[in-house]
Amino acid sequence: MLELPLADLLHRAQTVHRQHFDPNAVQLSTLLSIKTGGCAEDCGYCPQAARYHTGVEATPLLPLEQVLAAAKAAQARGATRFCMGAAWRSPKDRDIDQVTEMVRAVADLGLETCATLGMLRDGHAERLKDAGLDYYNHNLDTAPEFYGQVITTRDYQDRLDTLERVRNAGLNVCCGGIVGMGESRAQRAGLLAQLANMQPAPESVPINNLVQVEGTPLAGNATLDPFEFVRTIAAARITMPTSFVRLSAGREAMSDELQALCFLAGANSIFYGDQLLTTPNPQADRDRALFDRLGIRPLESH
Ligand code: SAM
Ligand code: DTB
Ligand code: SF4
Repeated sequence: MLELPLADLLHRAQTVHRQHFDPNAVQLSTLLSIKTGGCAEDCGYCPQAARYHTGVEATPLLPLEQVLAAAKAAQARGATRFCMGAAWRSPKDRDIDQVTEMVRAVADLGLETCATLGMLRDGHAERLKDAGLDYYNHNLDTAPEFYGQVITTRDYQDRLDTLERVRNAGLNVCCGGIVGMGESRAQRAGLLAQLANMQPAPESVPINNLVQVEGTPLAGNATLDPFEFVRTIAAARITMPTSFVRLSAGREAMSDELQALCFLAGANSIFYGDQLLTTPNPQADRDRALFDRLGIRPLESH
């Protein structure tokens, strides 16, 4: 599918998109890094891995008030989902105690909640669900065949196990990956096949374009042809027709025209707010202006 002429691929994606979604509505999620840096894992793309010298300083878990203030600000800007990210390999019971408090407080504001905390152990997903968590983000990142070239400190099956725990706890699954890491087109297709074959497919599928951060092993490689990125979005849309496909990391470096092509290809969610976890994201003003020019509305909470 990824090799179709671009016009044919976009037409298929648009057709599928319109069968399941309002093509002019895009969901807005805001990210907050609640615990930054110092991570024990070796993910080759990640500025938060302790072993790479990227200038990201390790900081402890943020206090509840600070998280709540950021959530209120996100809500005031128009975000409907608030996603809390922590640079953990796997949270400890004590970490879960604190994060569940945050989830409760954010959910009480009327925001949808999402957390991404690494691998979950027995009972963690259930506790998060009880606290009011709506989504758990845990990415497959890439195809199984390429995975070993990017991460060695946990394997593909570990990820699938966490995803199963999340699903069994009744949480919505947010699961996607990263492109632009030197993978082949067939490997991009392989990632999408893994995602689409999950039963059921993830409700939310973030497609990240690698943000190259100096000091990480993947910095300095050739960047992905932007049309290949658009093709990946279109194929995600076609293979996961009822999922939200999120145009995720990498938007800061994209032109307005490239982002518009991604929306045409079926992307219907973005990270909104001037910061991802440790790297910049487009300013909210720039996104609002782009939406106005394209006739896109932010999706209301549902
Ligand atoms: N530590 C937890 C984990 O790995 O599951 C949660 C946070 S982790 C930063 C969440 C996701 O961010 C990763 O799985 C990866 O897909 C994405 N990510 C991290 N660094 C990135 C980068 N430089 N460019 C694009 N995506 C990135
Ligand atoms: C996802 O798929 N992308 C987000 C979110 N899930 C947690 C993270 C992107 C991180 C980009 C690099 C950074 O800002 O540190
Ligand atoms: Fe740690 Fe997550 Fe970064 Fe991997 S992606 S190094 S697990 S913060």
